[in-house]
Amino acid sequence: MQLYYTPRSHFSRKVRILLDAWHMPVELIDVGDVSDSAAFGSNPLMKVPTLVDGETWLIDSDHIARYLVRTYQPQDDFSVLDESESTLNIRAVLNGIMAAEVEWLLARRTGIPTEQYRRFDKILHSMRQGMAWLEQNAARFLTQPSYSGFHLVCLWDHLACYQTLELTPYSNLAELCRLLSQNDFVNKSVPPAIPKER
Ligand SMILES: N[C@@H](CCC(=O)N[C@@H](CS)C(=O)NCC(=O)O)C(=O)O
Repeated sequence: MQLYYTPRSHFSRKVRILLDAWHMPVELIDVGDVSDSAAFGSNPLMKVPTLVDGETWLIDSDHIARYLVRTYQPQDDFSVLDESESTLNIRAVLNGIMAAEVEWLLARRTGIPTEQYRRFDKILHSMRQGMAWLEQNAARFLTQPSYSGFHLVCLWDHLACYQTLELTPYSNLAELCRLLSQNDFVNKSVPPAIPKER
């Protein structure tokens, strides 16, 4: 099994945490800078993650997670297949903030002065509103390790790594992430710190 990824990709980490939790071997293939037209494991959208499992080729982190559960972990110990209204909304907000952050970061990485465009003000505003909504709804996360909790940790650690948002207003989410990060399989894929510019 191969996973095209980057070490800091929060979408890829959702899959990596599951694979590590289940002790499933995987060959990780780092595609490099995602703002370039790198090899993305044949993903026409030029995004990671992409999973290749024998003849099976799959894109989109949530689709990959569902495939892994259905194929290898039908007991679904982390509620990947949960489609309750509450979980779907949590997932949509988490994915929405993550996607907004990618847009903002890649715009800046490729030389767009984001502070000059109202579009990026809205992107940042949607991220802050999404975080506030998650904070208010933190009780909806299961207390035991779950895919939604892993998803939150992926978002949280990525925001912290890139210092995209001030995280101090979100103490309920911080506590959830602190608890989940006590698991080795969660900790193993923490995004590497960004080297300081000299
Ligand atoms: N919906 C996709 C989103 C994947 C995604 O946006 N990945 C980012 C890296 S974390 C990426 O490769 N972005 C490249 C780009 O947008 O050009 C998923 O869940 O896998």
